[in-house]
Amino acid sequence: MAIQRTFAMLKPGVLQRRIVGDVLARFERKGLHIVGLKILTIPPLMAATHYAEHKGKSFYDDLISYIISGPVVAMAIEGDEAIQLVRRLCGPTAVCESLPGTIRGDYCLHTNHNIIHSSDSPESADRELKLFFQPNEIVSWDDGNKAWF
Ligand code: 3AN
Repeated sequence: MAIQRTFAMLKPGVLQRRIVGDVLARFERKGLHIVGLKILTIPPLMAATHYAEHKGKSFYDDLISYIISGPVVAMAIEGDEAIQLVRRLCGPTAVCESLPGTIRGDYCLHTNHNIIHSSDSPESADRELKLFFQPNEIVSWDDGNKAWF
């Protein structure tokens, strides 16, 4: 298995709902390493860069105005196969397909407010981590517990 780094982001409203800790706990309990963590309000240009692939889609304008509407929590997460694993913990994009037990399955009612983003490939993880974090804001660490996971 390959150690990967991925990007995840709790969208606006998660801080207000006081469920940041609940969501982070799911990644921690799985054994993943949170190696970067910060709160920011995304400037419009940065939002357009992040969601460039969706430009022109019916939900694009709403997506941009939502993502800049309040603070987000950006995360860099490290672990074996972290990209796919974090996606699976989040659940599918469409909330009616997100099973209970996944983050979206447990906390979301509407797809356009599906509370969390995570990178879908090594290329997007690399691009998104660089967009949201300076190199010195990511800290790898080892707790010596690897054998127990
Ligand atoms: P994911 O976040 O699961 O990778 P993407 O990248 O296809 O999904 O979509 C980015 C975001 O755009 C989603 N998280 C969701 O907020 C919004 N979105 C995607 N598809 C739809 C849709 N059909 N209707 C409304 N919003 C959507």
